[in-house]
Amino acid sequence: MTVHAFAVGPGRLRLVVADITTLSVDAIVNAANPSLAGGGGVDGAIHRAAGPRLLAACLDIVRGSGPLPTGQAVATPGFDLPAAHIIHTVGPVWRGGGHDEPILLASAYRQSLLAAKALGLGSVAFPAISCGAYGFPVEQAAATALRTLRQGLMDALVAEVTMCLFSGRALDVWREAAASVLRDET
Ligand code: AR6
Repeated sequence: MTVHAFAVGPGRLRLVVADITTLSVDAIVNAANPSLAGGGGVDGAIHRAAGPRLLAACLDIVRGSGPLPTGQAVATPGFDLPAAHIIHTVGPVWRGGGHDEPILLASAYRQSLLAAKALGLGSVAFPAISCGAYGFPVEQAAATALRTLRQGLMDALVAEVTMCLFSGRALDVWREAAASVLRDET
């Protein structure tokens, strides 16, 4: 597994290429939609790997609290995953950039880190939220995500964040963004 690690305040940020459902971290983040009922992309992969108890838990949450607003986050157990927890968040749909997309994307990362802190977790892995079906331009998403994650690590919300990318091409884009936002450790 390709790993690039960066020291950030008291913590660490890693860039890896992997299927997020295979990672042994305290929590993985799901790029969900407000219904929490599953879907394609990383959401579909997480529901398949976590098993049917995940859908039941998600539907319970929506029955109790309503659909999850864009930029918010909520946690469930990881069920059949190696990760003990899943933090579900909803990134923005890209609508040209004039509809608060960067603010909402930053909120999805920040609220996920706050959910991890509330559970007392040490390590969290994120997919590239909104960079697939939701169409967010990857270079801009990477810069926004990395700035938000850097702040979360500086605030010691968690000790280690992994950005889990799904292709070598995506890794190249995120490495370039990291070079300008973070300090390389390896
Ligand atoms: N592990 C890591 N990353 C993955 C994986 C995986 N197994 N599978 C895909 N990716 P997307 P979004 C990457 O579309 O843009 C769903 O239907 C993928 O290459 O999963 O936030 C939801 O239900 C891309 O870079 O999420 C929503 O309706 C990134 O994950 C909607 O899509 C995000 O792509 C959310 O769209």
